[in-house]
Amino acid sequence: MNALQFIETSIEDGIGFIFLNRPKQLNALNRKMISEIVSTMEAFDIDSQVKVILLTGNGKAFSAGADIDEMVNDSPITLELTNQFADWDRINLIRKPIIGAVKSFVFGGGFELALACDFLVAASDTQFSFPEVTLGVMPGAGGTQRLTKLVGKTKALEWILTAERIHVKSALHYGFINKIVAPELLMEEAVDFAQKIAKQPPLAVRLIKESVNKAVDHSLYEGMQFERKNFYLLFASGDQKEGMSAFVEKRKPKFTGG
Ligand code: CO8
Repeated sequence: MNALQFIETSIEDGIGFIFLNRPKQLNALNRKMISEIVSTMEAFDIDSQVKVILLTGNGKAFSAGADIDEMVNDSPITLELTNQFADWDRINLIRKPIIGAVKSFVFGGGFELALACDFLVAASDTQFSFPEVTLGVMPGAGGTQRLTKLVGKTKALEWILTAERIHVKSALHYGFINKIVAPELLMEEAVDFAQKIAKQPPLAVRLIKESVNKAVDHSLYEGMQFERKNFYLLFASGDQKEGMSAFVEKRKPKFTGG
C-alpha cells in the first residue's frame, strides 16, 4: 500500500480499522482521502486477518462532508473527467461487513460515506445532515438513493430538502443506525459490535451480507433464488460441517473460515 496521507489504519483482533484523519477540517473528504479509504477497504477485504472493517474519524467529528475548497471551482467537465464517483462505487463491492462508528457532524459526503457502511454505531452527540441544498447542489455519492431506500421517500425528501440536522433518536427510529452509545464509549461499543460479527464463520457472514443486499435492488423472487444458491453453497464449507457437528456433539464450534 502507498503511504497514506489522509487516513490511518490498523488491524487488531480481526478488525481492520480506518480512521479519517483530517481532524482540523472536521475530516472533510477530499478525493485522495476517498481513494485511500476505498483502497484500504479493498486490501482488508482480501486480508484473512480482517473479519470486519471499522470506519471512524479522528478528532471531534466523523466527517463534515466533501471538501468544499476542492469542489468550489469544479465544472461538469472536471467532474466527468476526474470520475471521482468510480471510487465510491467500489465500496459496494466490499464483501466483508463495514461498521461505521460515527460522532458529532455526519454531513453531506460524510453522511453518504456513513450510509455506505453496513452498520452504524452512533455517539449520542451525532447529528446527521445533507446541507448540499444550502450550497446550491445536492447529494452526489448515493445520498438521495441510499437514504430513501432506508427510510422511505417521505422523510428522505424532507431531510434532504430542508438540510435539517437529524438527531440520533430520529435516526434510530427511522432505522438507519443500529445503536446509540455514550460518546466516551463509542469505540468500545463499536468494537464490541464488530467482535460479535468477527467471531461468526466468515463465509456465512459474506454470503448473508450479499443476500441481504440483494433484497434492496431485486424482486422477492430473484432475491429468494439468490438466497437459495448461497444457502446451498455454504454446505460446501468446512465451517458448515464444523458448526452443525459441534451442535450435534454439544460443544462449541471452532470456525476456520474455510
Ligand atoms: N469542506 C472543507 N472544509 C470544511 C468543511 C467542508 N465540508 N467542513 C468544515 N471545514 C473546515 C472549516 O472551513 C474550518 O476550517 P478553518 O479552521 O481553516 O476555517 C474547519 O473545518 C472547522 O470548521 P468550522 O470552524 O466551520 O467548525 P464549526 O464547529 O463552527 O462548524 C460545521 C461545523 C457546522 C460542520 C461547519 O464546518 C460546516 O457547515 N461545514 C460544511 C458542511 C457542509 O456543507 N457539508 C457538505 C459539503 S458538500 C458535500 O458533501 C457534497 C457531497 C457530494 C459527493 C461526495 C464527494 C466526496
